[in-house]
Amino acid sequence: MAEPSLRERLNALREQLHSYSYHYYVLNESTIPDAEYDRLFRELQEIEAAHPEWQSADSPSQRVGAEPLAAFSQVRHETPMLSLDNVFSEAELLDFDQRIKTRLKDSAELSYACEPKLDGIAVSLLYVDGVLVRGATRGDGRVGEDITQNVKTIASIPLKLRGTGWPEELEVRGEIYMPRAGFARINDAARSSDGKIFVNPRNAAAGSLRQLDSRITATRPLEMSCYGIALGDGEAWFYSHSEGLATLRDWGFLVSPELRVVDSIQGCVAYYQDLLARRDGLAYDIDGIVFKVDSLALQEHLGFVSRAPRWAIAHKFPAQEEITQLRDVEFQVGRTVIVGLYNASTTVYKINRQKERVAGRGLRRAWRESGQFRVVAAEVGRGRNWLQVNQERSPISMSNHYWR
Ligand code: 9MJ
Repeated sequence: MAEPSLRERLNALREQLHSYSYHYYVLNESTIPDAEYDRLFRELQEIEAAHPEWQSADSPSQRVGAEPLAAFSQVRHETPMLSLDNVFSEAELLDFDQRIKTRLKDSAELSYACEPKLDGIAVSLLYVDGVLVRGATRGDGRVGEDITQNVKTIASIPLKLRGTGWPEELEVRGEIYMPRAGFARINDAARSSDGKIFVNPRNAAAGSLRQLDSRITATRPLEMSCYGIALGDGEAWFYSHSEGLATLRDWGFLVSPELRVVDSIQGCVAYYQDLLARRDGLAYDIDGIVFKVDSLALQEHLGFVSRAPRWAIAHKFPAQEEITQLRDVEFQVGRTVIVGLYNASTTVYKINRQKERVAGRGLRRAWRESGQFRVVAAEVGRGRNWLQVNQERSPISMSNHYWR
């Protein structure tokens, strides 16, 4: 057999590397050892360095970031990026369902797609002829910022669509977020190098996407979960929202594995209870559940009100960070380096072994450093005069504290 030409080798490497990262970052399957991936990646970079004329916008080498930008340019969303109305109780959720049935003049039960509500940054991705050409933030819903260089560094975002049958122009929407484990890792690294510590995974994701230097974004463990499609040509490609998301999976996007379709609002209630109970065990932060009428024909019929669709609702979870009255603070160190912080309302705040996640109210983060505890307290106060317990990263001694 004839030796493949260097150009053919380059194409094969690109295909292989795209496929490996799709399996790894989207399907969560490791198909080759990391060392082998790195070797193939270096080979790709060497060929591209020797032949800059062969460089291509959808090459896996684009994942490492590009020269810093002077500023982000603005992007006008052709279809506005909507926000969601919220409900905070089961009764309000049932009212939402009733409003829809009334508007549809049909009391038959509705099928809903149920999705976790990721607490991240809403982003739009534009593909032309199957190639990612633009990534943009939501901004005010009409105009956002062009963050193309930054989204290209996120391994679960396809630079090139997989499979077949995609339209010439495809816009995909979803949430970019930082999984908890990645958040703990970068904060640990920042602590040992005196770098910037992020308050929570959402801030870390926002800060990482706001970088003008995409080489920095490339070092941040970001993911994108897709939950919507806006098609350029306006044709009816799918009958249902869930069918659209299943197709996005085939085209190489990460879609929440928690996505379910239920056949009535009672199914939504059960889904909410189930995910609320499993919330702390998830790999990422969620702040509620999104329910969407699954039929696209009914979605179209229902339309929008101001900036939010009538066919979707976010059922928010009870807040995890709340304002509390602080009277007394005490740290307790257990053998497993689980730290409890007690206050007058006897709430026990716990942090995990990575000293990151805090359950309970009022405290954002605590960790041990050089024999001292460092604490970031959020909105901890007494009465109406909110008292900043301490500045970010300022030391707090292990003795009891009492604020009058
Ligand atoms: C989040 N944040 O997870 C939507 N979202 O749909 C999901 N947000 C959304 N859907 C329409 N799962 C507008 C926003």
